[in-house]
Amino acid sequence: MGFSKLWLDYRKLADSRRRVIISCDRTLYDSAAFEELKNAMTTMVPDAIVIWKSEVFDDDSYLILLTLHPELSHEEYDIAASMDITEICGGSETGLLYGVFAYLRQTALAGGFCSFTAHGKPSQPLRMLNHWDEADGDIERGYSGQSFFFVNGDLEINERTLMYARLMASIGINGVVINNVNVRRRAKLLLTDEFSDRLADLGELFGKYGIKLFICPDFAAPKTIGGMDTADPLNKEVVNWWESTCAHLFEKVGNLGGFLVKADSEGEPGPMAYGRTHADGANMLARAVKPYGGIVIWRCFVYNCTQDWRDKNTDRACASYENFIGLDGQFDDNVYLQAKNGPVDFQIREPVHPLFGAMNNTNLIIEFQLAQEYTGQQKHVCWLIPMFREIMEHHTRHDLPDDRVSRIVCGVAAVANTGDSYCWTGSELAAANLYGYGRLLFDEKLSCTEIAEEWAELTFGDDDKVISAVKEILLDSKQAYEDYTVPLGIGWMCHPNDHYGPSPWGYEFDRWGTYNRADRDAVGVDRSAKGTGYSLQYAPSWAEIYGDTDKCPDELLLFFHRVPYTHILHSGKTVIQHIYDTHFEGYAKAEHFAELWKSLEGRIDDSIYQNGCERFAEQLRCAREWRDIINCFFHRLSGIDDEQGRVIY
Ligand code: GCW
Repeated sequence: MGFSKLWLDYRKLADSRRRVIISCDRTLYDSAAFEELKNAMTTMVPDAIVIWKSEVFDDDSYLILLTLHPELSHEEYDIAASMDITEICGGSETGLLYGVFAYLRQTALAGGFCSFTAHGKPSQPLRMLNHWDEADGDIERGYSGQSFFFVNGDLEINERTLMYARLMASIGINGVVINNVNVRRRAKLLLTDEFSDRLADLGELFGKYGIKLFICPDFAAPKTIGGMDTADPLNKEVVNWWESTCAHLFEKVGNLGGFLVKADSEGEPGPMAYGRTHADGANMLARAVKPYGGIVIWRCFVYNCTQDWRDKNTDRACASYENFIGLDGQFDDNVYLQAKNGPVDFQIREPVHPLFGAMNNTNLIIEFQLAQEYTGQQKHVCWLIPMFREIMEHHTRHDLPDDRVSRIVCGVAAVANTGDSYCWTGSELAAANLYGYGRLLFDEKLSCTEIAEEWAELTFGDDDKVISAVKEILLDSKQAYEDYTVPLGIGWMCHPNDHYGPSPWGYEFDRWGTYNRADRDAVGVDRSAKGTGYSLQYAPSWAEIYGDTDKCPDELLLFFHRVPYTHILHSGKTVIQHIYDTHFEGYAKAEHFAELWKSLEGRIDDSIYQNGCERFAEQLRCAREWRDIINCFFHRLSGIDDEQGRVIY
């Protein structure tokens, strides 16, 4: 299948008759920065002669100088652009590449050469994408087709892989995990020579674009591929096995960054089977990769997934913190703990994970989910960047010089939303999540409006009507989704397993620790000190707020409390009336988005337009189901009518 160039589809500039000279040291001729600039200029200024390392320089020429500057850090750049001459400096080839992308973006947005200065340095040191691709080509929770990394059981490196590396570098991604955290079947062989040559080639390609390659190993590999009868991390032979496996792997795969590990979670093997701790497991692997500069990213998504719904004391939300807090300070310096943004599982609304700010002697990474598993599966438009930004800016209220999540973590990861579909993300609008994610991590000062505008213009061109419609859809979409789906932070009212569409009791009597406890009198889970005690995992002032029904923010009320339907929110509405109102409003917003999209017919590429129309039709069908089923569910349980007398089935 072919593929779109997304936001890197360079267009012709207004100023198109000049000679463009790119001047740089000969050693940079092979760099991605030089190649990108040269190719982009050839498209953007099609009638001009693009030459490099030329002695010729006349008044009509536009000169771009690429230089490395030792005073800039590795990923940093400086740009000084004028109408005749532009200088782009980077701290390394990667910094230079980021500078080139920034320059091209600015030039594309301006529609021509212009004068500006810019300085860039990433806000977050580790900016990662986690692909949940299987070696057989499927993608767990993938809504954009099959894997483009794994094709016919092998690692594929082709034009699409190159485009992928360019797209990722253009938004500043510097680490990519190519396989699923659940390590199944053939993926276990990623540690062996079955894949090492291809991994080496992929690593080399990524390296050129400033991206480290990561894989997810099977923690039980000493057994599953090593033929041993244990994977106990403290067993000497197991340690030796990992050491020699890593020595070989890192020697072959030059640009390997290390491992991402899901252990003792949802059936994945881990150290606990041997009575060892997460620190024992993570440190053992970390020591095996350390000689090669590798790191181990160890996930905190650990909970009891065989819970009994009758048991009201066990709380899945508590589990991650309980499993890890006692281990603070015990992890080696090349171990990074990766916790999801919330304590449970990528629901549309959760409080911020309580480990952030509480575990200050450990490297932490926050994990988001771009793949829209619980947020409409790329059929619904749900632009997540406002939510990510809010979480990154959240004050944990721990006693720290800067208590915001963004200053506590040393990296960010997101489950990727890509696949082999033409537009990479199934829906064109879902690509805005990928774009916005990278941009936000690189420059945390960017506002959501700026990011939405940039993406819309780079994707659709400079038609004001298109930009303003797309911007409006993106900016309001997350709130609309939250409104017509799951109220007040309760979560989990979706169909079991596939997680699409409403099913208010779909998870109520299951083993996953995902309950709403709704009955005729009340709804919600009591996670206050009187309940499961989850609220106490926060810094004291948040514990006080979350633990009190009168202080808890409305949007999280049912996450933290079980309250009667007549409970009055801060908004002045009762819980039940809030549920009805938001469900009607959310659906109305979805209808408005579909109308806005329809108004773009003829102004954007027809296949993108049609793809959007199909998806909006499905969003509306599904949003209507959400609205009517959730409203009906609570109406039947509570017996309380809508104050406005709207139809509740
Ligand atoms: O939300 C759950 C998903 C699983 C996933 C798991 C995880 C990769 O439903 O599909 O497994 O999270 O994050 O490990």
